[in-house]
Amino acid sequence: MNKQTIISGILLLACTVGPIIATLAYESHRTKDLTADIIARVPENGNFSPRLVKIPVGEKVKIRVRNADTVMHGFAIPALDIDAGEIKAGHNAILEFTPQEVGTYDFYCTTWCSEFHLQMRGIIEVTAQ
Ligand SMILES: [Cu+2]
Repeated sequence: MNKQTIISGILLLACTVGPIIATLAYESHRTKDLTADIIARVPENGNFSPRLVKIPVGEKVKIRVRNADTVMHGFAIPALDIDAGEIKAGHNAILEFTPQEVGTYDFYCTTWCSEFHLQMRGIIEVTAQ
């Protein structure tokens, strides 16, 4: 094996494995310290899971909403003025905020996703520490 072949092999390996490692490292960093992880599916296939999320008042929270479906979903907590917008199939959204008041807040899917779309909802319960 000559030097040129070895260098080509190393470059090929770096170009194929490098982006995979970089993607995994980025995703690992992005999802570090999650307060809650919500999976979104159409209601007939599981709905939001979990549908009740408890978070502490006055602390910064980080919630990931993962669209594990084949259709677009959305995510909003209107009373807290939070809207992730549309989340494409297979994608996710990270929401970071600090809830200021104890209470119970509804969250919804904001994108028409199935005939049962209006059932696609859950509750964020902000609790005293
Ligand atoms: Cu929906």
